[in-house]
Amino acid sequence: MLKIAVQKSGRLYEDSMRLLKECGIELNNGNKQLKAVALNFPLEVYFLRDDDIPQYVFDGVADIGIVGENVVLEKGKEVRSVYRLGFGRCRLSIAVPKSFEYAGPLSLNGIRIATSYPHILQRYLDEQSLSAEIHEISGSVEIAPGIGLADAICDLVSSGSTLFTNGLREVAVILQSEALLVANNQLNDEQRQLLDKLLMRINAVKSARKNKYILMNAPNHQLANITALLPGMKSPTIVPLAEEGWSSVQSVVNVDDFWEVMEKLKSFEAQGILVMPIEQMIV
Ligand code: PRT
Ligand code: ZN
Repeated sequence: MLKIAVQKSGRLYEDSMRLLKECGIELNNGNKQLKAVALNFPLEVYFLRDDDIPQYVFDGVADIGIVGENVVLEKGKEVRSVYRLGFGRCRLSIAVPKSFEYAGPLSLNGIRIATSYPHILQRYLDEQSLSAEIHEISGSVEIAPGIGLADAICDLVSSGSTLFTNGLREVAVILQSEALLVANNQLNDEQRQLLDKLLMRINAVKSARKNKYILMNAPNHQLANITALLPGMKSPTIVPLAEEGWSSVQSVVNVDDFWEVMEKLKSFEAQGILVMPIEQMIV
């Protein structure tokens, strides 16, 4: 049995659950309890506060966990990052009140910075050979300058609206973060095999999200152009249509190139283009 720690509630909960579900893993109950057992995979899920996940994985109470990179780095526990999951994206930034005259990192020398990330901040200050007074607080960091507790803050930012509503300006990004799948450093063979199995499924889900299935009719004299444009997983499937001189072409296209590919396909006289989501993709 592989044990995975996920956030009990909060910003990573939904995406973590969705990922397990898309990997075909069904749980026997919701997050009302501390533990859930998967019905169709040898997996036990522990629902925890995100701050505790690195410790649990480090201790081997959980074998793997889903947690923000920011938390992993702040806690400094030796766990292995095995997959960058691409959700929970944010950045850890230093922000100052609008009135603060910021002229580069040297402006941080000697000031008071409030944060819930004292270790990551200290590391940044050391790297930049700066010295500032770190005030560790556990929440509502953004109000610290307004109440006179600090001159600046170091906090997570995603849209930037929290900073804006508190009259703060982001001046330095010190970490780009996303959710990681982390693992204990001493998994046994059996646990490692189960983790590999899970990683194979995660890869299939992630590749599927990055690609779409595409189907079209095209005149035969354009097939060479279309094949060059749509290499697909190996090469496109080409089936002749009942109408002489035409074929049906099926392939896979990366979502990042999607519109560009569409425009080119039109210029190659493709017609009746159908685009479909892919559920799993095993390459
Ligand atoms: O209860 P528990 O301890 O488990 O949860 P928590 O309250 O400590 O964490 P939670 O659920 O808020 O965040 C979990 C993880 O989500 C974080 O560790 C990050 O890895 C990631 N994440 C992504 C964020 C944000 N985006 C985010 N915007 N975590 C927090 N924020 C906060 C930020 O602290 C600030 O207060 O959102 C505010 C800023 O957001 P914007 O959009 O206004 O810029
Ligand atoms: Zn937390």
